[in-house]
Amino acid sequence: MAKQETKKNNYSAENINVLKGLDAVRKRPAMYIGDISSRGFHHLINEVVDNSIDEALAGYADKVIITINKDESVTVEDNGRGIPTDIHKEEKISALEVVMTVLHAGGKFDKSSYKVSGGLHGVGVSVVNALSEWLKVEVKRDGKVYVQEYKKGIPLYRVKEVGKAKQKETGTTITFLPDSGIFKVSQFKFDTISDRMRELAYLNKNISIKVVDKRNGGEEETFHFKGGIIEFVKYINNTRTQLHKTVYIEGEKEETPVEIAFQYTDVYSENIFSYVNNINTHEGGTHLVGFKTALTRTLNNYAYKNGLIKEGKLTLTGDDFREGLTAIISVKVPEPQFEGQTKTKLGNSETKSIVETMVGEKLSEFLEENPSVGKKIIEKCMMAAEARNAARKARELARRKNALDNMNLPGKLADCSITDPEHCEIYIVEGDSAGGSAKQGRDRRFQAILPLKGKILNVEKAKLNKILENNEIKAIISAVGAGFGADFDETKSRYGKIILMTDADVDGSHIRTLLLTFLYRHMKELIATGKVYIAQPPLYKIKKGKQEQYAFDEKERDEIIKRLKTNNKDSEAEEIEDANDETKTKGVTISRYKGLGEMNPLQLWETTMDPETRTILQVNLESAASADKIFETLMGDDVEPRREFIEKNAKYVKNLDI
Ligand code: 0RA
Repeated sequence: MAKQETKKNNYSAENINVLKGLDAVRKRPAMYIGDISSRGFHHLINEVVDNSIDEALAGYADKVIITINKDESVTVEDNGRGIPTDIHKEEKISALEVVMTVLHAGGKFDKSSYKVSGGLHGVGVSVVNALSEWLKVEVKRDGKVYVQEYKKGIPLYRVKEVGKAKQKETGTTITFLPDSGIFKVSQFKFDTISDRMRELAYLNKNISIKVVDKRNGGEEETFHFKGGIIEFVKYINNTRTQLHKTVYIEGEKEETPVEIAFQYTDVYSENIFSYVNNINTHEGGTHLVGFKTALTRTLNNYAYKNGLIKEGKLTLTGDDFREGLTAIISVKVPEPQFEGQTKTKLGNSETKSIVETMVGEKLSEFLEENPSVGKKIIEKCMMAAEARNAARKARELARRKNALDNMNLPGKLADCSITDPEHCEIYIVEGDSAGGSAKQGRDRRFQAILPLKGKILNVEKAKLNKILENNEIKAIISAVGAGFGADFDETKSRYGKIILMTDADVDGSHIRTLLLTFLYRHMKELIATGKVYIAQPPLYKIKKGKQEQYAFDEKERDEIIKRLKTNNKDSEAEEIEDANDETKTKGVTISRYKGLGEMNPLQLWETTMDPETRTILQVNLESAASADKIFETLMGDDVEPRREFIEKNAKYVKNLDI
């Protein structure tokens, strides 16, 4: 015991490397976890959970529980082997302490199986420890319970034995409170966590993941999908008409497990989600290329061999074979190389042929055994080819009329004078009247305005040729000037920011969803490269005498009211319960903006368009699967899922409307 005390006191001298490591992480947290906003904050949980998932993939754990505690700390508990606690040979301290305090120590304990998860950053629990105000780890192993606690990554004492565990009971429990001096946010979002855990549970069918929220009310959800990615496809397609039973392909080649599930529906879009080591590869990569190549070739061969396509009549392209396709591709790659703008594109060249060969073999087999499914798929693809031909004709016609030519900008566009896209932005505005205010209020040097009339077409439900006939869509395509769909070239965009500005009411949020759906489906790279934004007009104007102030939410409104009222010495303190369209109390007028059109050009500029003072929300592909889900749920034919969604999310509708 005495010895331990000395060690504790000399900690800094003896562990200079550990301190240097922790210091590096705390000085530049973004280098280790991406950023210090909500994303990086939630990433701390993923980092810990990934270790539990690794235990599960190695066959030692099947249960993970994530608890958000009342004090905003989080507990991650698994029933794996437990982090080893024996004395580490080199460092001469408990292996547990090494794992928790030395950067990248996880890898030093080479587990028999390769590390497949590890998150996008894959930095290990020591980084979470370094970025936590405090952390406590508890390990059950060899019939004993061990603990160690830390402050900002520094151990408070050596690993100690605190009790007995049942002989067969093993596992690791980590509780941490993120350091508020490092992160910009301090509250975990249940939905952000459960969305990721649902995804992980779909991707890893043997694991049950429970998320518990101990804060107000208490909410919990358990995810365990015995059908794995087959159920994932079902979940995505539950609002669509499914044309056949889901096709499932599984196998392993060159230490690379591959799992694919897909199903065609009656929609016109393609929905392929690819994963490498449980990470959503938004930008695709070699695994995706391998899948697409094999799908096109196998289906084409099958169709010809069985006389489903008459020679010379109609040629089917890769796009035709993917219309209406929902697919999950999940591969585990031992040493993944991530490339691309957001490092979510798999670069390993060997993976292409691994996936391609496997899909080629197993899909051919499946089709031979399930000819009715084969027939359904080919019929759907032939319809796609016919529609594509019709669309091509419509496009040629339109081109002849110069409608889509970017030399011929839409008449309603008020363009900006600067031409360097990096400094230009376009506001896509709901309605002519708001469009008028925006045109007058803007800085015409770098701000272009495109007013839209009414609602644009729902591209989820329309064929390509119909989409291209829609005037509002044509105006957007030619204003952006970077093409459309498969021909879309984000680098040709005439603007660096595409800002959607719609009213803060139900119609406005519907129009915004339609616009986002269109951009997501046909100009996806704009979203992927962070060029799409949502304008934030104020919701309230509070006026007293000559003073006018704007509020962007209820909290701000009430603060302003309070401030204005305390300035007025005659007024009694009175709480405003709810300010409806226009309320007048004690000389303070509160009006709720219903539409952008109610603001004059100067107000619109000051509150919503001036880059110096405005707030705009960047749209991202964070979870393309759930974005897609929301679009489909809100826009699809089925009323029931939409009603369910709205009911479940009623309390978030405010956020949705932002
Ligand atoms: C290093 C080596 C082994 C397991 C782990 C780390 C491990 C880490 C975490 C983090 C959360 N849960 C975890 N579970 C396990 C291998 C252990 C062995 O060989 O017995």
